Amino acid sequence: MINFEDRVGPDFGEHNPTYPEWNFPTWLADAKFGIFVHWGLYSVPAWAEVGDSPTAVEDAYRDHQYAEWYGNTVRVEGSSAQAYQRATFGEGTSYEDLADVWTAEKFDADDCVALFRKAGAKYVVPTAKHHDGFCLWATDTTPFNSAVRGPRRDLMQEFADSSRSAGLKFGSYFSGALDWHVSDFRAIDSDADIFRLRRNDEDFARYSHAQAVELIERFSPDILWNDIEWPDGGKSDSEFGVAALFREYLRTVPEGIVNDRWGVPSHGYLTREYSDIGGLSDKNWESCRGLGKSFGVNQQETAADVLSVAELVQHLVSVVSRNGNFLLNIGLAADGTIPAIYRDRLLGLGAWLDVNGQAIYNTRPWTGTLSDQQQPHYAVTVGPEATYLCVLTPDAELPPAPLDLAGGSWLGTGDAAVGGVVVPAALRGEPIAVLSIPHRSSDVELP
Ligand code: FUL
Repeated sequence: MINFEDRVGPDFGEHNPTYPEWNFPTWLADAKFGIFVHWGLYSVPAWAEVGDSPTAVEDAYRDHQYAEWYGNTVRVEGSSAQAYQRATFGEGTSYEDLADVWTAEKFDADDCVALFRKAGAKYVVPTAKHHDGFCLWATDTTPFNSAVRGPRRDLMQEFADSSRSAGLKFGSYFSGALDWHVSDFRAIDSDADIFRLRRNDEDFARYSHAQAVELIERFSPDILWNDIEWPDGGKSDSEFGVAALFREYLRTVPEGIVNDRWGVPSHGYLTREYSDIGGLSDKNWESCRGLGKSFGVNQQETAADVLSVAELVQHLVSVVSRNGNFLLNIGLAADGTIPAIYRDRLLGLGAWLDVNGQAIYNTRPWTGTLSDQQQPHYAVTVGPEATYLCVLTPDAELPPAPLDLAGGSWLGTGDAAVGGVVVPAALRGEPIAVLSIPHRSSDVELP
């Protein structure tokens, strides 16, 4: 897995522009849970190998299990994606030809966003442009976009409007330094190639800059989520450089925030993709992953490859209790619908949050320590009015709690906490049971 945090790009001794200080916005610290949407030409084949491991194996580009990488995988000689492409779309049909096959005919942004909201999400981050270079908004920079080809709709505009009218924040994912459409293409088949084969010239930096400025001006994204860094040709203090872009962004969206994947020494917050940050992080971070093993929808995945509702809840609680947010990816089908299995998981997570959401939203991490014995069973969060003891294993025999439980009651049943941690029968079998312990006036540690 690439560690974006440690990469700052070349030549910083020579020209290191001044970057703004980022303030992690309170709305995002409170929101905790967002939906990432990967959707594009790759949703037409919706095809990738499914590996055993939940994360992409380093350098496994021939069998890349991210379906959104299909545009690269088909170019790896002898890959099974290449054979699939020929068999399905015919000899001579290129990946980019899929721009005229993709129609998104059933897409209704309001319906999609309503489901995300029901799942408990507070923000939505769709892919404005992934590595294939196909833009999902009516950009003036290239005709390779969804308003001119395929769906003939400004999909980002639709997502932005629906998200905001549903009261959700809206961010945009943008593949800053990897754009196969405007690159002399050679298939990437190692992690090192991602950085070696991408374009870094100034013209490309201007192109990325112009596209990102359009996104800022048209959609005022609450989060500017960049990927695979910024072209090195735009890391100097030029008018099309990252620093200038950040200034432009903050002028337009004063509360705006960026992630850590710009390849410059300026991070709004840290990201982890199918990987963990370790213990409690003093920096804000965001865990992203698909429900299955891919971000783009993959028709080869089965229910066994997709997280269960219980696993989703456990991941959310684990991340939130360690100062993180969870950006759960949903890959849309080519027609714009949400696959039934994803829908089921989203509704299950939403049902758990309906009862237990106060242990998640608006909380801050608890700074106490759990013993080795307590660790597998408990996570703790601190809300404005109560501390929440999340019991990760409601069915197990539980060790003594790390907190004084006086005055506590169980969310969902209202049962008072009596004599140690005894999960009410009605909550056994739940993914996680939560005991709410109101702050006493002597408690001062409020978020
Ligand atoms: C990665 C990309 O290469 C994946 O396709 C996906 O977009 C993920 C969120 O970021 O670096």
